[in-house]
Amino acid sequence: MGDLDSIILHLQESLEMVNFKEPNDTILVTRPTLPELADVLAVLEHLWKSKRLTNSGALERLFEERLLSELGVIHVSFVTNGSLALQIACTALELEGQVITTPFTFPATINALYWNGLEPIFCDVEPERFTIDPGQIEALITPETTAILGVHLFGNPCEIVAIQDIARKHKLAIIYDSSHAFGVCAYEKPIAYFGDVSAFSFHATKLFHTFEGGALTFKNARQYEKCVIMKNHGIDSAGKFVFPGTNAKANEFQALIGLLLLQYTADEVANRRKCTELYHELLSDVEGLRLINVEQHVKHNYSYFPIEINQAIYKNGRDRLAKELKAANIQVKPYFSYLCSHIPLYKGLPSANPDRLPVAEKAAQQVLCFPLHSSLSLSSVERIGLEVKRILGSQRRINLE
Ligand code: T4K
Repeated sequence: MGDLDSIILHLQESLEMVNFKEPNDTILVTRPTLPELADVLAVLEHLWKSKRLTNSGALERLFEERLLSELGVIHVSFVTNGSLALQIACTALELEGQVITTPFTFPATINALYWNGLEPIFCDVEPERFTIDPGQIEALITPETTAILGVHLFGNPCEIVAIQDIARKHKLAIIYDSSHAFGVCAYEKPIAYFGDVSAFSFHATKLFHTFEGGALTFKNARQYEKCVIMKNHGIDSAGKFVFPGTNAKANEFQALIGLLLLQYTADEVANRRKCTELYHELLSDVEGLRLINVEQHVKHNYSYFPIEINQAIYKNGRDRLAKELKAANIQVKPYFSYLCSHIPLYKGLPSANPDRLPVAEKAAQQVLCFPLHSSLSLSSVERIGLEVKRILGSQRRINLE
């Protein structure tokens, strides 16, 4: 058997192993939607012939064009992943000093500050949707502050009007980590309309994905141009090295997947919405379990289904629920059980003091994300609802005994 044949056989075996890892009836927290393989193969054939794989190929340019209308912006740049999108956002805005941000996020948000030599100043989150609490931002502003970095967590927009007012008053830039907010609108405007820069993640676990990938949107042409140079090693369109850059270019295969998947986004959101509505029907009256409602001015994308378990009613309730659901073959994820203010490098900062972040600390113990994706059936949602009620019911009885 030739080397190639044995590699293919090995790959087939490994992929089957991965599939076998999850029992057939496990309900996973997320599943990527994929385009029809025949459509991928049809475009791949052209890609193979062209041999143009990266560095601003035809698919990337077309995808960026489509993203402009999808995201309702005037400048967009497709990049390797959401983490690099955030890092480049800070560089393009030429931030210095301190940035006020949320501790209740994925570490990529805060890592972007580290790689730009910026100090995070942690601000507590508000208790309804766990986005940065604008009521606490002003007290954290110092002469060193240059920006506010908010996260539209789980697809729920930050309090954008209040943040905008503070930023204007204190001449601060605004970056939004919009990794969870593809397709979201607020006050009838696309989410990227708000702030100076929005950074999106197109990771496989996201509502819209390109396997790995991300995008940056800008209002300001100079900042956008800086981003384009930055993602291409610091080389400008004339081929000159203008400043130290990085390689954050996405490739043609990623663009291909993105172009095809854009056709599926409306159905993706609609299916997730149906599951979300059923979750609400089934779980809204469970004592000590809080569901998050969509605000009136928001058109949501239903990217996640987070719930909050009241620890005062269920001791260690979130983790016990997650464990018991796992035993019932239901995968849930505690996004995020670890605050970024707990990161060893930052935990000594005055703003990382848990006493100053009570809502975020509580959220890290109480929030759990339930399965939500387009291939989730309504009968699976029903099964999850029943299991959750059964588990919390028995926890409640034990607590009362
Ligand atoms: N900002 C925020 C607010 C973010 O949430 C993230 C990423 C970023 C920035 C950075 O964006 P990127 O640089 O990643 O583009 C996931 C993702 O890896 C991460 O992208 C995401 N946030 C974070 C919240 O979650 P895990 O560790 O939960 O994923 P994983 O591999 O355990 O997957 C969960 C389940 O999904 C699997 O059990 C099965 C299913 N799955 C997953 C993958 C990757 C599939 O069916 N197929 C797949 O290919 O981290």
